[in-house]
Amino acid sequence: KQRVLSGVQPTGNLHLGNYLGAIRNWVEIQDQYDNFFCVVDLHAITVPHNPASLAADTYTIAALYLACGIDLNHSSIFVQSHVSAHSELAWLLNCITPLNWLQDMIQFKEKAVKQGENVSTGLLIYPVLMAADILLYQADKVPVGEDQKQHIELTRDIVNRFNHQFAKDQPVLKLPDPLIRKDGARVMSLTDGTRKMSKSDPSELSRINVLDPPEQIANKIKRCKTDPVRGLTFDDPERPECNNLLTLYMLLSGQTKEVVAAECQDMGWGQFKPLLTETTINALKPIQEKYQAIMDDKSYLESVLRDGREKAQAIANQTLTQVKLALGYSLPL
Ligand code: AQP
Repeated sequence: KQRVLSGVQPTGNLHLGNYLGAIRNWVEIQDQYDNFFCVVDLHAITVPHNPASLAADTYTIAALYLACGIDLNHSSIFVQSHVSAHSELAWLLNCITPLNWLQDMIQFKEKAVKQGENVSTGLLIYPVLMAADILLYQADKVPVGEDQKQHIELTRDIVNRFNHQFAKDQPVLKLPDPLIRKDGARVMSLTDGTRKMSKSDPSELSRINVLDPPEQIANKIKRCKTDPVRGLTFDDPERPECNNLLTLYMLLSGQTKEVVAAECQDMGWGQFKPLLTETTINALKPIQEKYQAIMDDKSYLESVLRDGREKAQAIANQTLTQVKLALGYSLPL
């Protein structure tokens, strides 16, 4: 079986963008692949973070993976910082990655602007750590949202450079392909249909979190940005909010685009918003219930992460050894 690797940062809550753009796809494809899903906690400190909540947030994301339907018969779940090979390979790859490749990354530019002088070196080299995450497992496919496409391209550039310079006869690193679904690849903010839904948006009203209680979901949808036009349509560039909300309804209700387009073509917002609210609450309810049950038995989650770490470590250490040998290192005796 081909291998899949992906992850989410434990920075705050999981929102509908993370769920529909990434995790739901992991669940849908998992039986076709040998999957590794990590909670990428080393990435979480590239921007200012709260040490008091990092461990708890890490457990929350791991529990949500299970609650969303990750099946341990096909997939392993582990915490990135528990497998030290991630940091080690990232260092080795940093040393062969040209600085200007990283300076060109859109996410770096966007986040660096927000942080001004406090921007950390970690934020700049984050995509190399992400490359290490993927390459350690010799992953064939990386299911992500649209915003990560450029980082996977960088990973491919690093593979080509490494293999060309240090492993010409027998490639050591495997070229991964992004797996980006058309629908849900870019879920937009509820308060601005031209920006992606994001954990770092200061406004809570801009995103629906997977663990939001029903009243909060209702309130966020009630207050979300719309337009004064009657009749709802997909794909009108003048109406980004309309397209986003219809897409959310389509994905959360499991209906096709054609069915949703026909159902909503004559609707006004007053009719549509309660429909979207009910659909969202119903779609998230089973996930929330399963999450609660998992959190009630912490020892189960711990055993899942322990097993995941063992499996991950075995593969990661093999790749790390190959990389070190290719670079000319002596191995510990
Ligand atoms: N709005 C989105 N639409 C579709 N997919 C999305 N993803 C994130 N936002 C959207 C996908 O979720 C996965 C995990 O993301 P992450 O938490 O590791 O990274 P992120 O991009 O930092 O998440 P945020 O919420 O967007 O955080 P900030 O605010 O820090 O930028 C990835 O597969 C990502 O594509």
